[in-house]
Amino acid sequence: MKQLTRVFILVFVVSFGILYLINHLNASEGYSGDKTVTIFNWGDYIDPALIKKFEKESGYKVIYQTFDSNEAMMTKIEQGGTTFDIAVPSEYAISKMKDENLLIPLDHSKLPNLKNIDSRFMDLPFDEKNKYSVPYFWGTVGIIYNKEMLNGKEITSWNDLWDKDLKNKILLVDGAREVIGMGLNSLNYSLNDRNKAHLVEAKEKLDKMTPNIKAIVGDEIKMLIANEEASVGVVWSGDAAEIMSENDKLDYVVPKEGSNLWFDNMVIPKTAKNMEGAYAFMNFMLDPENAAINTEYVGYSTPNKAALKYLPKEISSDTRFYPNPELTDKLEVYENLGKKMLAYYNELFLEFKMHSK
Ligand code: SPD
Repeated sequence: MKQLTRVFILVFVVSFGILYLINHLNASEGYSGDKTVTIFNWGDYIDPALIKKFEKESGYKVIYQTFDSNEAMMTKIEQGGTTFDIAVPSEYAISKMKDENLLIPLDHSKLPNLKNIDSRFMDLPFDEKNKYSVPYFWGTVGIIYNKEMLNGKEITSWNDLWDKDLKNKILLVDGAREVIGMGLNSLNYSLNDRNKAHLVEAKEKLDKMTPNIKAIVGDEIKMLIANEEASVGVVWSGDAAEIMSENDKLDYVVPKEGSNLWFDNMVIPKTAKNMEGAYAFMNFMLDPENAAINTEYVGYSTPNKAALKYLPKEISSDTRFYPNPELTDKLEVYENLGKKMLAYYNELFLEFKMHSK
């Protein structure tokens, strides 16, 4: 009997020791959910100095991964096997993720800096009362163009992009909703059109633009336009703002037929392992000075009203990137069109991409 007790004690002590060792090793290598915050954000969408600042102030180590489309981000989270504590989807993706039960409701008492957000960006239809998300950046979709390379020709309409003089001069952002949306808008259809005949008509019209398309690209679009390798780009507003600050030959326009108004918000996915770390990061990014640092670095428009006073006037008063509600009210926000319809937009976009190669 004594022998058996000894064996039991030995097994208990050894197992406890192994467990302690595993835990300790994980923590020191930064794998413990308690010590790390894993962030999944768009590429080129944060000032790296802020990550360092957050790590220093909070004691957490940040693991940072990027994506280049809402679709890629959602697929990764839907598939499982990830441990993201924070993700930054756009509005229609937030609505879809919420429907698929992929998001954790937020405890606003842990986000005192939420008070800094302009009420204009709170409580929007895709996430009423901000139950699941808090604003990060916002903007429009529009056309950036090099006035000098176009010999003074002005661009005001989506339909200008079919002009024969623009042969091989246009870059498009690599986004299904943006590109199909451009076709829809040029025909005066809604960006949330669910009518398949309209969608096919838009795709066929886009096919006719292919001689003008130089490439469909991701974040490289900024470098290509800045280096004058293309004279026109269909871009998210913040990308235009970033390069225009260094090149006054460039201008940005939201076409007269209308365009997209979008919102990228921070969420805590169901995959989160470190809720306290996620709240700490969100609250840190909602701090006005941090939001201003990020805005200056990234170029996108901040929804943080209290941050505006820390920004140079030429940024905060540029109505191309801080359009007033009279303009934004006329723009359309993407809706969650449902799994099947979103897949149809993607299918048409892929066909268009093949066609334009
Ligand atoms: N550098 C990429 C920035 C991402 C901007 N998000 C745009 C969301 C459009 N729905």
